[in-house]
Amino acid sequence: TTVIHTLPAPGVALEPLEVFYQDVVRGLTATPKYLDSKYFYDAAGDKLFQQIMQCREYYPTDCEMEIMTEQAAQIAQAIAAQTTSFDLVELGPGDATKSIHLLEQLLHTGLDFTYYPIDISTNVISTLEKALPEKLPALQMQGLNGEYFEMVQRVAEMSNRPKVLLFMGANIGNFTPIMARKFCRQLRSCMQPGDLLMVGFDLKKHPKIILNAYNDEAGITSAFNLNLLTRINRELQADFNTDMFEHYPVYDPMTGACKSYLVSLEEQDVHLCNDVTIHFQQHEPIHMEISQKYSLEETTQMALQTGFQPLTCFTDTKGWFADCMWKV
Ligand code: AVJ
Repeated sequence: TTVIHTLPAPGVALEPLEVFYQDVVRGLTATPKYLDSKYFYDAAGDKLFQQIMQCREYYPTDCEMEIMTEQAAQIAQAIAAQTTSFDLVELGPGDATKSIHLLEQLLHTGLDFTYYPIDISTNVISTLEKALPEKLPALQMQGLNGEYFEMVQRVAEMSNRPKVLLFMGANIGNFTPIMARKFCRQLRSCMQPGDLLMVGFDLKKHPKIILNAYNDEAGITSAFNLNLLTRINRELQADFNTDMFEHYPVYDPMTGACKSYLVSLEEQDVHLCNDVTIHFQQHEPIHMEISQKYSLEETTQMALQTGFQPLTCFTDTKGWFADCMWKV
């Protein structure tokens, strides 16, 4: 594989590998160093994230699962109160084990909808397109592989039905609050009056519970972070030694920011594509991921600040997680 190092003329589309290369070089030559957590999810990363969701310490999946299994009827009612014929667009569906309960309930309620799962991972979409029709034969679905906004626009071009957008799993936590607001405004700009958005937020809670969720004893979250270095080695011909980096998560209860770093254990050089050298000081961190936590009040503020009308939040019995329904 050859990688283009110079920027192409404006308007010329970049290959995904070129974009990956440029993002990695930008992040690793910045001060402080960072990598974009959206790149965690290659085939190995998808598997590791599945394992994280099985970890005893990782509570968000169970909390949101409880909301989906126990309150699917109420969620379906909240949607039906707005529209009975719509496009259901899910951003980052994962294996859809949570949303399948809502899909089932929506079918059961007799609503007329097509399900459009959107994911950047071809893996995720092809797996869903095989698995979902077997589980829900009555489901009309069309998987879309690509960037969220491009694909949301694509759905808007394909049909003029009202849209119900799902952005669950606390994926919004991977943005800083400022970027999250920007993201919501951008989503809002793709939506029409009456359209709905349901967003999953991991809520503020005891700091130890949060930190442990990103510091599991089995070391899966550590492997998940280190896997991005392995991916960079493979796809961008780099020479990271993953033994020379250590996973270090922190949670700040003041800001609600849970951040993961990989700390360089020694002073070292890492090479990319044989032409870029990245120097690490001993104990220098790479910022890998933010998982922002919110209070319920902050989710309401977020809706109001980004052009939405907050309707209801569905929370689990522990009050640890919220799926919030907003209307344009
Ligand atoms: C998929 C963004 C919800 O931040 O909790 C889990 C990803 N990272 N453990 C999260 C993740 C480390 C996860 N989200």
